[in-house]
Amino acid sequence: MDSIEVRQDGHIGIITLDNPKKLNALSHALVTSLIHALNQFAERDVRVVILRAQPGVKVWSAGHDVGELPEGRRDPLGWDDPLRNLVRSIESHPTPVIAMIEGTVWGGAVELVLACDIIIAVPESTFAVTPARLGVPYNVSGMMTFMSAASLRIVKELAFTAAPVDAVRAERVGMINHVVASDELEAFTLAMAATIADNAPMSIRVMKEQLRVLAGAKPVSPRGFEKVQGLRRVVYDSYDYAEGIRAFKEKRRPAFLGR
Ligand code: KFV
Repeated sequence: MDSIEVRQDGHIGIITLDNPKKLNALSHALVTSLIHALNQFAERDVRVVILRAQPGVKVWSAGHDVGELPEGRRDPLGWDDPLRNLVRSIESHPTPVIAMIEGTVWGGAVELVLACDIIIAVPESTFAVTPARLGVPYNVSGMMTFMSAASLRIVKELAFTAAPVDAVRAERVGMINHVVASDELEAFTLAMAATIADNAPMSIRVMKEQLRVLAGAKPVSPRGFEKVQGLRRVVYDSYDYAEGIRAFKEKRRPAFLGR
């Protein structure tokens, strides 16, 4: 399949990101393949999914494909954006999804990983939440993914600095489940997947759905939501947003003006 490898080992489904030339950026094509693979697993006797990259990669995923972000005057992370569709597919997938991480994880790929149910990473892996490096106003449900994964203080630090946090700290602050040496990563992850696959799938499915509903039960008034959307619009209509995207494509540092 395009940009990914898919296989099934008993009740365990394994999806491997496999587009090294584009550093597994979450392009429309890659996301479409991923969602298709998840949908196929949902129709088979798969009880747990592992989402991983090829062994030894330097970059697990470079995040949203910046070449596919609008250059301005359009919501870069609207309802139908590939990343948004992918996050929803993982959250509503009937089985647990385990993210197995080697390498660096960037921007929207950090959200993708945090949307997974369990995260296992090697100590050298890092996570950087980078919208502020590009001038992107992150969207509301995306911010919720971060808030469900870490304390407000940690989310603020990650979002405001855009600096990578390593797996050891990420585990300490509760963002990820386990840090495991790279030569044990696969065996550790498969063992956990096997434990999950031995348990009752219907029970797990309904607990996952309950936790999704409960974690998302944050009331926002129509006025509050419209206010945030209006503020986001000012950002994606701004000079800085266009500059951030342009600078990325021109491989230079952006010069932000704050307007
Ligand atoms: N989208 C599209 N192309 C990308 C990309 C991305 N996110 N990241 C890297 N590339 C391209 C890059 O332009 C280059 O293309 C190739 O992948 C290798 O990247 O045509 P080219 O020149 O071969 P390099 O040369 O930059 O690789 P390297 O020196 O090893 O650095 C790796 C890394 C990951 C540190 C660097 O590529 C990087 O900083 N990438 C951007 C990471 C990032 O900020 N991602 C967030 C994207 S925005 C996002 O996810 C969201 C939702 N948001 O709100 O901000």
